Amino acid sequence: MAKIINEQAIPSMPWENKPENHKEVLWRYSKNPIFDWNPGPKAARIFNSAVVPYGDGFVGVFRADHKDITMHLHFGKSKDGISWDIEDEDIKWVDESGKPFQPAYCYDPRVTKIGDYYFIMWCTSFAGSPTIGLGKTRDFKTFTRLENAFLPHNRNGVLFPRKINGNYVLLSRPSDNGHTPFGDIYISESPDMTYWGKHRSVMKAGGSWQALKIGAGPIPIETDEGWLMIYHGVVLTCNGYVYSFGSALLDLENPSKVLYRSGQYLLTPEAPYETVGFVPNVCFPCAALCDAPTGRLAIYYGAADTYTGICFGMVDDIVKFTKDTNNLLYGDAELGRD
Ligand code: BMA
Repeated sequence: MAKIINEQAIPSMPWENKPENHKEVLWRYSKNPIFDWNPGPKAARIFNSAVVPYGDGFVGVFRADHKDITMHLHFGKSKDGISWDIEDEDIKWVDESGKPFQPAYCYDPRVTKIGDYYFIMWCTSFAGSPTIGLGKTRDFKTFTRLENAFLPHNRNGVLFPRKINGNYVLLSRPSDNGHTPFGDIYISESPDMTYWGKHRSVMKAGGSWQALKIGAGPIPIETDEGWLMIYHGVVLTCNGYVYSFGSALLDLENPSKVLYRSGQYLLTPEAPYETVGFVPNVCFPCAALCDAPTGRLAIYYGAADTYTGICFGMVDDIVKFTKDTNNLLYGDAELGRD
């Protein structure tokens, strides 16, 4: 079995056993979606959101698109990770001196715990254009916004759960201002979470389900086979974009080197709540809970930019799938420096 490193036991995380005769690596929660249309007085749709264990339950930073079609982050808590109490109002950010520091828009959050802090990354408005917003909290009461990691345009910032070779490490997907028709995964380092550099290319879009663009999803999971990175991949069809997700294993000490990359998707829009909604045909993962002793994984994903779904799998099976369907593209296995 792939050994999971530095992850905690989460015996109370959402879980259902694999249905009998189910042939795929992942299986959907039988009561998906966990949020339907109009889940709050302001929120029309909650999707593409981050969940972490906290206290004796779970907390989340949720992407809530409001009824005027603007993008916001709301805080929520839950005992079981399925039934959520989500605040009606946006998370209120302050800067490091305690003054209000609210982004004009924010979406697709991820949350990484390092030490006592929970670091939050999201796609933020910076002078009107998208880039990687960063913030931190210890208690999910005070949310301190830090300097934006990069210049526009960038999205899908995902922070590793520990320093590597002495630095914080952040995945991102440089892009453009719109519904980006391209995009590869890059990685950057920082000694202090303010100054980012030593940029490297990780993976290029290409190959069938991930031909148009790719972006990192949940926080990578450290295993003795490499960092397990779940990521979304997009293909352009005659009916528009289709967002699926797959997996890759990155080198533990040099994560810009891809060891294996899934040539097939793990999950693609099939269920009605994935194929029909505000933006049809989108499965977009932003968080995963991993119970290290058992290897159980619960992946939270946005469905059709409308709903939130959960799917389950075993880390070991995903590692095996990644290797069995491996399809590295040119440059993936390199350090990505040139
Ligand atoms: C991407 C992001 C996601 C969204 C997806 C499909 O560019 O904006 O938030 O889920 O498009 O609309």
